[in-house]
Formats: sequence, C-alpha cells, structure tokens
Amino acid sequence: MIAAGELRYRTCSLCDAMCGLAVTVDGGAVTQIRGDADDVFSRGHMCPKGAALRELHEDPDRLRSPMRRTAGGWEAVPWDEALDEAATRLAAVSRAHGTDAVAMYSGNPMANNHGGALGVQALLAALGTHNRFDANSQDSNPKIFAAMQMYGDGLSITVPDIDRVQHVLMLGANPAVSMGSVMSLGDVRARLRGVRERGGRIVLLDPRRTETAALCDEHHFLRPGSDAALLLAMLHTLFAERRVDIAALRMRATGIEALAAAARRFAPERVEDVTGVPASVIRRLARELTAPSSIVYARVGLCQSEHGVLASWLVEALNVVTGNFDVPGGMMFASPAVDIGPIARVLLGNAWGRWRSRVRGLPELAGSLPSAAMIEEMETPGAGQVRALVTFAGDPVLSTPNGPRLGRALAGLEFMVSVDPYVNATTRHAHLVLPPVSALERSHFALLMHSVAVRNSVKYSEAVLPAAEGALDDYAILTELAVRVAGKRLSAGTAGRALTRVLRAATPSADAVLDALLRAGTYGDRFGARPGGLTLAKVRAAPHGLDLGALRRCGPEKVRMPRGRVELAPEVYLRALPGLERWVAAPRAPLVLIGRRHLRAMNSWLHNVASLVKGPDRSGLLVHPDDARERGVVDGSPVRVETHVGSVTVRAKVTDDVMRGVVSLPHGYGHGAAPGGPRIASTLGGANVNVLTDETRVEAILGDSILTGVPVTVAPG
Ligand SMILES: Nc1nc2c(c(=O)[nH]1)N[C@H]1C(S)=C(S)[C@@H](COP(=O)(O)OP(=O)(O)OC[C@H]3O[C@@H](n4cnc5c(=O)[nH]c(N)nc54)[C@H](O)[C@@H]3O)O[C@H]1N2
Ligand SMILES: Nc1nc2c(c(=O)[nH]1)N[C@H]1C(S)=C(S)[C@@H](COP(=O)(O)OP(=O)(O)OC[C@H]3O[C@@H](n4cnc5c(=O)[nH]c(N)nc54)[C@H](O)[C@@H]3O)O[C@H]1N2
Ligand code: SF4
Ligand SMILES: [Mo]
Repeated sequence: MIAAGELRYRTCSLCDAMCGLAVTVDGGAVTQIRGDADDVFSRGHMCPKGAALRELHEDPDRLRSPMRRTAGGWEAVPWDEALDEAATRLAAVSRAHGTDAVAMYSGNPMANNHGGALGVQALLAALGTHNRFDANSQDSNPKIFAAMQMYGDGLSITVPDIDRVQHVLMLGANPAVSMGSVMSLGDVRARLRGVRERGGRIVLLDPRRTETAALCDEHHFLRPGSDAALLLAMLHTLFAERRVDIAALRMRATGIEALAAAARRFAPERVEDVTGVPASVIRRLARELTAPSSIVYARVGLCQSEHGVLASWLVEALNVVTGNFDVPGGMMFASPAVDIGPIARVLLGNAWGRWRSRVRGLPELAGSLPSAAMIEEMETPGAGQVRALVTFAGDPVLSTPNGPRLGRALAGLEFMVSVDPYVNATTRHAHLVLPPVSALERSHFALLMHSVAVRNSVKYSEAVLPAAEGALDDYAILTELAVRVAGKRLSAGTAGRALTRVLRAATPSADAVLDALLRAGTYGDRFGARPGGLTLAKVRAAPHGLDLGALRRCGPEKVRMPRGRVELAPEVYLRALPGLERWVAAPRAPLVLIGRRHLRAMNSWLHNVASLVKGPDRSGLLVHPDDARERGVVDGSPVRVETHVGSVTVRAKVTDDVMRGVVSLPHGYGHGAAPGGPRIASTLGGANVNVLTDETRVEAILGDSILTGVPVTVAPG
C-alpha cells in the first residue's frame, strides 16, 4: 500500500549500497519509506535498515541537544556554550602539552556523511595533531596500501565490474548481508544474481557457510588467516603451468619475476593443510581465473587478519596477472563525478610512515595511525601523551581491540568531546556530547561511495525533513569547532576571537564545496568552460540520480607509476614473506575466532531500533558440532570464550555452518546500561567481542588490528 502524502527521494546513508529511497512525508512526519524504483543506481532495491531511518529519526534516546556529563548525570547545554567549552578545553590542552596531546578518532559512518567527512578535515587542520585515528585500521587499510604500493595512489581502488564479469572468486566478504563493501552495488541481490543468469559463476571461500554462499555456485571452507598462502599457491599454479601471458603482462606490469619467485615457494601441496583446501581444488580455482572476465574479489575477512596486508596485495596481483585489470568485465576503477583523489592527496597525503606513534612506533597511513595504538598513547606518561580526545561517529570501545582497557583510558582523560547522536560505550566517557541532526534532516551526497561503485552515477539528496529548531548538522558542528579551536589556540583574547571570525566567514558551505568539486570534475562544466557539464544545480534537479555509464578504462589516470605499469612485487611485501612461511609451518591453534555481521545491524549502532532487533537473538557463538562435543558445549547453553586478554560469556549455537576449529561471534554488542544511553540496546544479550582481541598484537607491516583468526578457548560457562 502506498501511503498518502508527499514523496521525497533520498539515498540511504546507512551502508555502501547507496539505495535510493522514496520517503512519504505527511504532516511533517515520515509515514513510509520504500525503495525508489526510478533510482538510476539501485533500481528499487532496499533492505530493512533503510526503512529504519524513520525510527532512528524518532528514537527518543537520540540526543537532541548538546549534553554535559556531571556528577549527577547528563545535563542539556545550549549549543554556543557547549561549542565554546569544547574549543576552550581542547585549545588549553593543546597549548599546555603540545598539539599531539589532543587526539581524534573518526568512525565508520563518516564514509556515508559528506558533511562529516569534510568537517573532520577542517577540525583536524585546526588541531594540527599527529594523533589521528579512524576505523580504517580495523577495515580497509590493506586495500588502500596495496593501491599505494602497486598503482602509486592509495585512492586507486579497484572494484568488480559486476555487470559484465563472468567468474568471481570471492574471499572474506559477505555481500548478501553487508550489501557490498568497497563495491557499492545498489541493486545488490539482482547484480549478484545477474552474474549467474548470464552463465557466469561465483565461488566463495569463507570459514563460514554464509548467507552469500546461498547465492554462489560453490563454497569452500578456508581456514582463517590463510588467504595469503592460498593466493600464493594459486599464483604458483599459474606460473608453473605457464598459464600467464608473460609478454602481454610485461606491457602492463613490473616485478613479474620477483612475484613468480615468491610464489614458487608456495606449492599447493605445501599450503593445503594450513588452508584446509585440497591442492587439487587450489589448482582448479587458479586455472578457472584464466578464462576471460574472471576476477578475485576480497574484503574485510582478509583485511582484518594477521596476514591481511599480504593477502590484499596478492588479490590485486592475481587480477593483474590474469589480465583482468582495468578492462571491462574485470576489476576496474570508478570515475566519480566528484573525485576526492586530488583533495585527499593534498589533505591526507598519499603516503605511509611519514610519522609514527610515540610509544610503539606504528606508522601512519594516509594521515592516520592504527587505532590499536590509542590505549598506550593515553596511558603512557611523557611528552606527547594524549590527554584529550575528540570522537566523531565512532564507538572504539566496542570496535577496537581490548575495548574495556580503552574505556578505562578514556575515563582518565583531561577532556573528551564526542560528536555523536547517542551516548554509547565510548561517548559515555565524554565530558560533552554534541549530537548532529538525524540523517533525514540533512542533505546527502555519497562523496566516497561513488568512487567504489560498480557503475558511474551521481545523485544529491535533499533533506527529507526540515532540521529541528536550532539543531546543527555534522558539518556545522565540526567546522564551528574548528574555527573556535583555531582562534583559541592562537590566543584566549581579542586576537583569537578575530581569527575565529575571519575563519568562520571564509568557511564555505558543504554545498559550495560540492559544487566546486563537481564543476572541476570529469563531467563538470569547468566553471563555464564546458557548457552542458555538471553543476550542483543540475544534479539537484535529478532526484533519482543521473546515470554516467558503465565503468571505463582509466589507464595512467589511476596507475600512477612509471610508464603506467603496475608494480607486482613491492619490496615491503617480499620482506614479509618469511614471516608467512613460518606461520604456515607453525603449529596451529585448535580453535580460532572469526566475526559476523547481520543484515539488521550496522556495526555497533542500530541496536536501539525495535524493528531491527526483534526476532531471535543473533549474538551467540557459532560452534561446529565436533568442537562442541569435544568441549562438552551444548546448543543454547552459556559458554565462556577466553583469550589471554579477556573473557566473555555468551550463548552457544552449535552448527556445521562454521568450519571445524572455527567459532564466530558478531561485533557491536555489549552496550551495557549507560545512564542516558540507548535503552533497547542496553537490554540486548551478547558481549563486546573486543574484550577478547589484543591491542598489542597487530599486523606486522601496517599495525592494523587483528580481528579474525584470533586463538580462543571455549568451555561451558
Ligand atoms: N572484532 C571486530 N571488531 C570490529 C569489526 C569486526 O569485524 N570485528 N569491524 C570493524 C569495522 S569494519 C569497522 S568499520 C568498525 C566500526 O566501528 P566504529 O566506526 O568505531 O563504530 P560504529 O559501530 O560504526 O559506531 C558508529 C557511531 O557513529 C554514530 N553515528 C551514526 N551516524 C552518525 C552521523 O551521521 N553522525 C555522527 N556524528 N555520528 C553518527 C553512531 O551513533 C555510533 O555511535 O568496527 C570494527 N571493529
Ligand atoms: N548489515 C550490515 N551491513 C554492513 C555492516 C554491518 O555491520 N551490517 N558493516 C559495514 C562495514 S563497516 C563493512 S567494513 C562491510 C564489510 O563487508 P563484508 O566484508 O562483505 O562483510 P563481512 O560480513 O564482515 O564479511 C567478512 C567475511 O569474511 C569471513 N572471514 C573471516 N575471517 C576470514 C579469513 O581469514 N579469510 C576469509 N577468506 N574469510 C574470512 C567471515 O566469515 C565473513 O563471512 O560491511 C558493511 N555493511
Ligand atoms: S542496503 Fe544499505 S543503503 Fe540500501 S537500504 Fe539497506 S542499509 Fe540502506
Ligand atoms: Mo568497516
């Protein structure tokens, strides 16, 4: 049934799929949210989370005004007072202890919030700190690093040309649930189904028989953390069986011999035990990639593992070696209307290791340090110790290793301010929480996702509802904080106030920034020099979006290496291979932990939406029947999961959907009951999985968090 009222169109900002929504508004309230069948990218697709935007907007636990933590609980504070207090205290810490004493953590929703993404850059510039953290070291860093090393640009991110590909080998991704990651799909299920409908195949390697396995032709269990070994064995096969067109490859790539030499050490027989995949299957999977339009696509299951940086390199290498790189039907590059590449290169730098964390010496990547360093940077006294923190759209107590210890470190900070609509496990430690308007009250432009989309398109979404009286969006909060911090860092007196006024007047609106980037971009009107080209006004006039065509070859525009050739064997990876060889030969832990995502959740933060959390408890530990029997674990009963870092007690679900020797727990649970916190979320079962993960044991090259393949013990609890 279609509700009466006025229809407004909007792209959903909850995940990377960019679903177009048709929102019915009646009497100032949202009465219905449906998929927009006319959306050029998503063609009507949506998931249950899209409809939940209404409940999120109406959630009484969502903060509507800045809140100050006091001994007696939270008190509402007027915006001007809250912003001034935050800026004064941040500037004071910076002046007394140096710029690095103030740290910032930005979380995942920044990727779907253009105002937030732009505003965070403004605030980071005002703070001038090297202690910048974000969710990438729990997520995509290995992919960004591979792009930097092999293509010469961390923003040259390959995406599957899913509408034309014929064969997909998928590892460590669950798009039936995640709706695609670093692969914005729009019409997710139809696009995956489409591969098979045109006679193509999808093969999945995953330690769990996932929801995606049901959409694939073939699924094999793969032991967590063993992807790099498996991919090397596949390369071994291709080189040993002379299935690589070396002459053609020489035109496209360098480092061929070094890659082949590395692969030679990983015969399929040598890795079948550690991967759990028979050598004959590994050989076949490799040979299948030699047919035209055959790709390897991998995501977070690789990135979060101990050898994820190596594995992410090898995924790209395989696609180049088989000739399925930057060609239709292969892995390609998006050509977005707003290309963030040039700005990111200026603001973040396209580099690695320009500075290191003070205590452990972990390297920055594209301007951010690994989150696993946050705890020690706050706990360890001395010059440069982090004494104040800004968080934006994140919950690192639930999302980074050894969350409880991070929580204790946060409680000891001199000052903390969080830009977030909720009191959560992290923001409960803030002195001030500054909430933005709800997603329906702000405009939306997918600044990042168009750069990783499987088809080129552009769309600007107007706010569906007018913002509540006096409420601010993320861009306004962050830029206002930025100009006040900049002024107060200069001086507490007149000069500081004058600088703030000048900076405020010079700060463009988020729309002005978008308009400039659009007009300067590939499809832009070049400020009048190319009549007919895009402007923001033109994009706004198309509420269902504008289709800009299939992915196209990019060549040296994306491969920014000498003579446009990909480097297949960067030194940094070759140096790490002996470590992988030792791991392959080492005794294996009897039981390792992997993660899990659910369709009706988004990391830690949709757990307060009644329509999404209803139904069976999804927070339990999946255990293979043989592993359960050996440990006396019974389906439905409590079990204690333990590592040397901590332990949690959760309910067991015995199932052969997980591989023998593997248990699975979702992340994002364990909200606890914080005063002023979300009430529904605090009553859910489940535990914070990052009680178990270790911030001191990180990936060897980048220092990324190891969140999968974690050795655990399990016993009846
Ligand atoms: N063990 C384990 N840990 C993991 C993972 C795993 O698989 N296993 N996955 C990791 C991954 S991939 C990621 S990306 C991280 C995610 O972890 P984080 O990025 O640290 O946290 P989220 O759970 O996404 O929390 C998002 C917060 O942003 C707020 N928020 C939502 N929308 C907005 C908005 O528009 N503006 C503002 N200001 N705030 C908003 C929400 O209220 C919530 O508090 O977790 C990582 N942690
Ligand atoms: N509904 C929903 N959608 C989401 C999110 C959400 O929480 N809920 N989170 C969003 C975020 S932040 C991200 S980063 C994306 C992630 O998007 P995806 O990467 O597609 O999603 P995951 O479900 O984490 O898939 C990872 C898969 O890797 C497997 N795995 C674990 N360890 C290994 C390993 O060592 N090797 C291999 N080969 N596989 C392994 C897991 O069993 C799992 O099936 O999803 C996004 N979309
Ligand atoms: S798939 Fe993602 S973008 Fe689409 S409706 Fe669901 S949450 Fe929103
Ligand atoms: Mo993520």
